[in-house]
Amino acid sequence: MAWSDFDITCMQRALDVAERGRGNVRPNPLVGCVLAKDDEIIAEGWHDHLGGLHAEQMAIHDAEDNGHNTNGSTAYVTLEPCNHYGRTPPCTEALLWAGISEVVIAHKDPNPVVRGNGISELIDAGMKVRCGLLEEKANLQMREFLYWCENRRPWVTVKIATDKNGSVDDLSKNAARFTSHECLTKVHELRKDSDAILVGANTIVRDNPSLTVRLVETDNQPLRVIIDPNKKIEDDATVLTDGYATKHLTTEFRGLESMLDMLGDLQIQRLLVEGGPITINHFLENNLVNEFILVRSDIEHNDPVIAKFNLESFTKIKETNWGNECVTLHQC
Ligand code: AOF
Ligand code: ZN
Repeated sequence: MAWSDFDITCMQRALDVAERGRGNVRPNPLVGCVLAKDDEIIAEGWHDHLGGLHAEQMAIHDAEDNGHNTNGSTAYVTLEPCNHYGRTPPCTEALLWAGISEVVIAHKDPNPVVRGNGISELIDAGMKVRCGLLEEKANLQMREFLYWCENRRPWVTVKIATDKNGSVDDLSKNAARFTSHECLTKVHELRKDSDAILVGANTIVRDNPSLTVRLVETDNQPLRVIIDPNKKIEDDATVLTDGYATKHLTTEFRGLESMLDMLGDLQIQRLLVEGGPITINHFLENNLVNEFILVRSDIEHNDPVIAKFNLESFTKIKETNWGNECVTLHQC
């Protein structure tokens, strides 16, 4: 398929505006839409929050609000338009009513209720449809949604912070916070983009963390998941008393795989595993980690606890900085 520079510009814009829904649309994917006419972008829309308009419908409203006639325009959508009545009416109908003459799609929708039906409905109605523009970028943007549609389990991201030498804790306890404020903000962004955050009981006993999103704005807090088969955590632990949702897995815990199936059934698409090292290594030993984020500070612990993580089956795909910390991203 030959794409013009203008086609690419429009789809890139659709991908960019889709980002505005990040953290607020799960279990739906991020979706963006741009309407263009006579080589000019006339409107844009995105799926902003769960229950809100779908991207196509927001773009059509945007055109109307700005006095543009959508008749004969081209819609660039990052996901195949839906043709089902869900939380909103079908986008295929909205596009037809708006008199759109061509739809360009980045990625097909694997949702069993859509899966090609949106495209065939548009074609049957006489619309010109082209697929696959910037498909890889759309795939990356919707990664956890696509993974969950295929596997009915969450995409598992591990995040671990260490000192300069790979120590995960300072037993002397008089060490200053070993992550910078900018780094903590990044961690909260990562939490915001996760549907659930998991730690082992030892982390709760030792740190009594709240595991909430606080440094960035959010509409909803991720579910906290605590693995505690030996019932080690106290009844007054923050995660059990602060009013936000927690799954405290005690005697019902039957292993990581069935837990991931259970979380998948709860529509958890991205699970962030935040520690500690024993829990993380259980995930690694069972090949259940999709992505590993290593945050390395340049300070040194006084009384270090060195932890080893076997990342042999992972490839380092990115190196960056979060504030003072050096961050490497490894994928399976
Ligand atoms: C689109 N445009 O912007 C989005 C789509 O129950 P609903 O109404 O929230 O529909 C959710 C499903 O619709 C979701 O799982 C995915 O298949 C599709 N999402 N489709 O045409 C959009 N967000
Ligand atoms: Zn839709």
